[in-house]
Amino acid sequence: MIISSIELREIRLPLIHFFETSFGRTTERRIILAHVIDRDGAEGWGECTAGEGPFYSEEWTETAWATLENFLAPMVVGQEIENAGAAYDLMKRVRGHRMAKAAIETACWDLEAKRAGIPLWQYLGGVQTEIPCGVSDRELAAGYQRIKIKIKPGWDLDIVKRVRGRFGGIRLMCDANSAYTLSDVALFKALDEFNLMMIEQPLAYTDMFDHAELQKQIKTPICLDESVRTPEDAKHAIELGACRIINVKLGRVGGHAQAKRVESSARERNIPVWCGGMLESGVGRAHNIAMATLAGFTLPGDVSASARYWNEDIIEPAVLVTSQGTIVRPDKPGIGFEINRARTDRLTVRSEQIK
Ligand code: OSB
Ligand code: MG
Repeated sequence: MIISSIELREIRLPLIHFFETSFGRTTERRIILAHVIDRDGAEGWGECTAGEGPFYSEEWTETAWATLENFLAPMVVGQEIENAGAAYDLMKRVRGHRMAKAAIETACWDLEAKRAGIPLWQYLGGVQTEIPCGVSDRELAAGYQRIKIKIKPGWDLDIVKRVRGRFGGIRLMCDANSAYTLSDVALFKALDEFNLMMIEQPLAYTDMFDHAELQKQIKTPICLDESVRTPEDAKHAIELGACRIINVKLGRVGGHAQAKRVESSARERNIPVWCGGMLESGVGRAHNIAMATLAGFTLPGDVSASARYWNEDIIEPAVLVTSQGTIVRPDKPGIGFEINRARTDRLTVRSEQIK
């Protein structure tokens, strides 16, 4: 295929409820969408999951926009590419900026699956009909299959104790977003008592070595998020014993082709994976759903209903969660949801076309 133009848009989307992690609070998302069109007029949509500041990773909305506009989009437009995954290789000269790359790469997958006339999940090789979902805090009543508590120093053991005390049987986990060091091992040993499914990214965002040391000392499985940026990282983390579970995020690893490599390398080594969330609009959410149908995604992910985040999503229909806490994969071609163009236009604060 040959991509003849890439349209970049930034939309602003206010969250229904602010979202808080150990590195800060988000009230309104600044989301970049990539809209790719090929020579025959086929289209695809992708989302950049970079946050509003360089706190989860180095990337944020402004760096992603500048890198997409000046480097990544021009590298892809007009080039003959064999398949969507190859779009990533065209952008290889740019180091890092994987979330920006994923916006284009995932859009190419949507386009390619639409051209083939089949749903993206199928095009990716997905096998699961329904995806188990989890959420951060509240929401058990809605049927979600597990609850994630965001922890940080001063908001950890006590809150876990209280939640566990009140909801004895639920599947519970916590995510520290790198708020601790190995000197906090006593805390993690204390958390071992509360039958957590896992502790996500307790230590430094680039570390694997200390995580391996911590994993030796505690029973609760460690799940890596920030530290796994590439399929090679996933392999190294597993071989080192730095984690027993991996959170896969499309943006963090650079798109579907890389995510598939992480998934298969984890599956070969019997390491379960799950789909992480980055407060995505419907476009990113739809891509997450497709990815999470791959066989290795056996644990409930952070993919949940549009209505948990947005008053009105930019896709139709909105993503719904069943009373069993699952999302049913869509059956339409590509990402399987329509973009609400009028609403997206209204939310757009800037756009740029690269031809
Ligand atoms: O670390 O998983 C994370 C949201 C933004 C940035 C980083 C993370 C998150 C989440 C989302 O944890 C969880 C959810 O949507 O419920
Ligand atoms: Mg996380």
